Amino acid sequence: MIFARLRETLRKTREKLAGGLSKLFGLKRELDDAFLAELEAVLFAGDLGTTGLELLATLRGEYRERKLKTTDDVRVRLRALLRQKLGEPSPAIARAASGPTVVLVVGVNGSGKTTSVAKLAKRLTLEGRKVMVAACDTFRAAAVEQLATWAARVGVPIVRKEAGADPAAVAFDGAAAAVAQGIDVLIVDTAGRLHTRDDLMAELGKVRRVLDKKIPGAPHETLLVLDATTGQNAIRQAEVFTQVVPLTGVILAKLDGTAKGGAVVSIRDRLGIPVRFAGLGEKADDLEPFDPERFLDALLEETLGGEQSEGG
Ligand SMILES: Nc1nc2c(ncn2[C@@H]2O[C@H](COP(=O)(O)OP(=O)(O)OP(=O)(O)O)[C@@H](O)[C@H]2O)c(=O)[nH]1
Ligand SMILES: [Mg+2]
Repeated sequence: MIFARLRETLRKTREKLAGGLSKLFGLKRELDDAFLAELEAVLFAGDLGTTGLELLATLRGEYRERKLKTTDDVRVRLRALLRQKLGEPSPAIARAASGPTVVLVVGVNGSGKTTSVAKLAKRLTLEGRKVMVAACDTFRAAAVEQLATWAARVGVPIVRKEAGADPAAVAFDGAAAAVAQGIDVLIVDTAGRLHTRDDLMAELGKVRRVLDKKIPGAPHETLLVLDATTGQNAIRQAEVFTQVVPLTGVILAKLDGTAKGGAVVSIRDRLGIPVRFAGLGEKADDLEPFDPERFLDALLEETLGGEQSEGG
């Protein structure tokens, strides 16, 4: 990941969160309750949600136990706590033991699913894997066309049917074609526009069963696409999806251009699902594997100290 670019795409979040923190930590002084209250407000404004409250509870406890005495102690401790909340760097996309690996992409409408499918297709192609996409969002003709346009642009084959077709039938055709053509990774786009949770559960359940029937063990990855600009609302969406389908990771789209990037911390913390990729723009190249250390460095820089990565 190009560090300077990550920094730039996180500019709005940086201004809000890092800006607030550097103002606070700029004046080194003895720690008191007022300082911790101000810190809480900054984290809240940075969209850390209840995770921010939890962090403050920890810091307040350690202040009372006299483990933290100065604002500088808090600075160092806060970075370590944030790092802990973000978890380990995300693993690469799974590989099936044999046959095609299937990646199912889910999420609410407009979250960035189709764009993320295209970005992932490009990334895996560049890694030398043979990729195919399946247009299982059959609700609108435009959705199929959108994926077809992306597939042509990034140079991967697409399996599609007419609008209104059964999404599971497209999934079946996709899995069959992937096996027949020796495809390494089949990426399945799905619809976000379902009326109720029951509809969603039924549709995704059927797609999953069909995939597994044709390719045992599929889908090997189920990635939830969340729109970072919705901040804490993204977490509520994610909670619904975790009840509908077992998720293996999150793609956090639209991290560029939002001041709500702090939500990343609470997504990992509240859902226990790793953020695997970050969407940093509208182009096919704008997807990066999520690296907690680099994310914190890019977001907070000197504000919170800690090991600085080399530019890359
Ligand atoms: N800035 C920015 N825009 C993005 C990113 N990812 C997606 N978008 C934009 O978000 C809009 C919706 O993206 P789609 O990929 O169509 O979202 P979707 O989830 O497939 O939408 P539906 O199929 O309608 O449910 C498009 O205008 C995309 O260009 C991102 O990482 N950054
Ligand atoms: Mg779509």
